[in-house]
Amino acid sequence: MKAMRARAAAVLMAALLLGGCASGGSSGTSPGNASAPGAAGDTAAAASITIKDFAYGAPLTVAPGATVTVTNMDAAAHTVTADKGQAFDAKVAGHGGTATFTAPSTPGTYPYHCTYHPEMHGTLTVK
Ligand SMILES: [Cu+2]
Repeated sequence: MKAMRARAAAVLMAALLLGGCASGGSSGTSPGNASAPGAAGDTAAAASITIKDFAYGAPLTVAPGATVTVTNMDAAAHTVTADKGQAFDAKVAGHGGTATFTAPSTPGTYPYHCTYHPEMHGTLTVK
């Protein structure tokens, strides 16, 4: 009898715990939904260039006027400088330094280079 009572209590406890988990899960859904727009914003702000081993990585396409974040994983400082005109020119310190610049508002293809290391080239496409 005592054993059965204990088992019933255990089942009750389990049911309560499950109920608690379920309600906790559903209440956790609301903050999840609230953070969804933030995640979308992260995607929109994903215009970034990571410099590593004296290379800019894959060509980047951004929207006109987008903010581009540059991260420099090299020890040496680099720049992201438009080849023509003064479309953009960002200096980035080494060792994980970051900088941002505003992409041109005119659609087109903008080759760029590093003023410190002229052999470094990249391409930014605005459209
Ligand atoms: Cu450089």
